[in-house]
Amino acid sequence: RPRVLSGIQPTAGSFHLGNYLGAVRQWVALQESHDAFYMVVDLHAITIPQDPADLRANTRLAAAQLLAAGLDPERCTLFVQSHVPEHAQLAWIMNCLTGFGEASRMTQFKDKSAKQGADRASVGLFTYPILQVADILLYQANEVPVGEDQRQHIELTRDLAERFNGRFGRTFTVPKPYILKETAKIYDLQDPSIKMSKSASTPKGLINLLDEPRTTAKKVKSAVTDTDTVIRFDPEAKPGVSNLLTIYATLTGTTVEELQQQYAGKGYGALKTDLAEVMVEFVTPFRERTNQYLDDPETLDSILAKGAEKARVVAAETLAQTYDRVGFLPAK
Ligand code: AQP
Repeated sequence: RPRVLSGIQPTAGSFHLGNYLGAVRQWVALQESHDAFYMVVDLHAITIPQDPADLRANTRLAAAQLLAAGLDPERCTLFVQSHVPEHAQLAWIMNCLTGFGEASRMTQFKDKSAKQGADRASVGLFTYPILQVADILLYQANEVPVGEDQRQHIELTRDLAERFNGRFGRTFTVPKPYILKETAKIYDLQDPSIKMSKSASTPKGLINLLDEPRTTAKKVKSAVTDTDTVIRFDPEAKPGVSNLLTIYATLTGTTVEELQQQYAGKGYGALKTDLAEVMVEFVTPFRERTNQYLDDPETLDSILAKGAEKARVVAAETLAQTYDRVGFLPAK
């Protein structure tokens, strides 16, 4: 079976709809066909300041949400990044292989550091993509299911894998991004010109999966559309409506074309009311399942411990081979 690897940050508490539709939904599907490794990336989270107690709680919360979304520890390997020390170890080697200019071109760093003030951003935030390279290469992943915003980081991973292989002999699988066109970028409900995101979206533009279902319904009903009245998928001319159609089609397993027919002659109000109901039907059981996992932290921690044990077998093998190729003297 081909292998996939992906990760999600434990920073915000609740996942948002962009995280789910852009990434986590694919993770659930891929565990059936692939040897799947998924992790909560707490090492990435500390690239911006975190309160220790919150970080611990959010790490469990992220794992609980992944299980609630449908990850099955019998079908995939689910773990916490810091439980597998090889990530940081391989990241160092990858840091030494990356050019400063090359790292400087990463647009996510530019965006995130601009928000914090360039001088205040940590060196960890700067090298974030290189840790991501190590995450992926450690598992010899063939594909990496992510949203569009991560494409540049997967390109960097490919470049570094090829560079290492070229210099030291074939060691790493060169991975491909796995990005579904339809849901690659879910947009902010209030400003459909920007992606839905924890840091850039306003509360009304961001659907948190653990919000009160009533709040979610309200946000959908007040989504920004346009002054036209026709329900048509046209991301250029009608970004707000198109975003709602994408969300609706994906959550219900229909197509945008079918929805266009279904809503021919109807107004935006009808579309929003129905989508609000679809959202409520989705988030209500999701919240319940998440809370069930959180109510039993022992079970949750033991799932994560088993996951880390499985992950380490693969990670340790890759790291040992990498150390050898680089020329580190074996420890006696
Ligand atoms: N709007 C989105 N549409 C599609 N996919 C998205 N992803 C994030 N936003 C969208 C994908 O979610 C996965 C996890 O991303 P992350 O760990 O970077 O999560 P995050 O930092 O919580 O996501 P944000 O909101 O994008 O954070 P900020 O505001 O910090 O930039 C990834 O696969 C990502 O592509």
